[in-house]
Amino acid sequence: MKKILIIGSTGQIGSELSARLRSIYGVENVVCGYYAPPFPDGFFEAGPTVEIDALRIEQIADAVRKFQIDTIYNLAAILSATAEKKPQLGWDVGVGSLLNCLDVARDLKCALFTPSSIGAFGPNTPKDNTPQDTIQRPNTVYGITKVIGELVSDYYYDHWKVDTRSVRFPGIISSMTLPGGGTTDYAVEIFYKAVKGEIFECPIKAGTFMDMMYMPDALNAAIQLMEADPAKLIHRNSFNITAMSFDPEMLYHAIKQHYPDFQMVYKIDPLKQHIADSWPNKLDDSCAREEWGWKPNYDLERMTEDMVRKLKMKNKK
Ligand code: AKB
Repeated sequence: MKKILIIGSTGQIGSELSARLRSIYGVENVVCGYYAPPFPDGFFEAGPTVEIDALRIEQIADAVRKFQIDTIYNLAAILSATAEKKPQLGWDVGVGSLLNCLDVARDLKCALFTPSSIGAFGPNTPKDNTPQDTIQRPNTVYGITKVIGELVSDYYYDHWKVDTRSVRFPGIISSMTLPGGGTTDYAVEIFYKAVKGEIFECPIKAGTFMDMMYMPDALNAAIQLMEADPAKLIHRNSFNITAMSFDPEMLYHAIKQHYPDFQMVYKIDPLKQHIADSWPNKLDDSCAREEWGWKPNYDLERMTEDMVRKLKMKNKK
């Protein structure tokens, strides 16, 4: 049975990934690394936890030794818009924490999952059906750290056979923990406004298409890739994956099927718009499909229905 350490387990992905991994591998075999509050309800009671600042390599190494970890999910992240505002923090967390995880993974023989992003592409990348292997010249701090992450992870695999694997996540939509500081966050925030009956001010222009994915598919992707037969992996860092591509109008109309009176107005955030304009409209994820069987379950309609149902329940509590 795997022994897993999640770094950044209280964030948007980490909070749901930890529960999913525990349901598969057993509570005792999944250790939740945390850095700072807020902690989800019951966080410390749900299973083993350990305080980890991903910028301190000895804390990662100590946790790996103490819990006899063989697989690390490094989810420590500063998302795209925040990294533009706080570039030093963006570099430190984006590159520093990954280098620490790579060194620990090499020295203590762990497999390592690291998320890359659609942010690893830039304005010169083909926008439609963006190929797996293509131009990657991002013009954001976040994007540059993602490209460095992909290259350096492949380097550790090539030179030291560290089992590094990664996906380029699109915007992730989820009902449990809010993202923060991302360009795609609007696609989560809009649901909270709709369910509360409030007007949504959309920071991204109509006609701006980006890849998106519902959280259950994002969790499947990470776990399925880490379980994939290494002999079948031609690529490693990092795989294009997507589940849907929409612009704000399409999402608004999907939500209006559930809330006909819902209103959205545009209040463009120039920074987020600039970042979104540099990202692809829709990725080609055929390599992930061929090499490890990637296949999403949620399209725009199914995701919207489930988000509305879950947030309605959350609102009632
Ligand atoms: C962001 O918007 O920064 C992230 C991402 C797509 O990587 N959600």
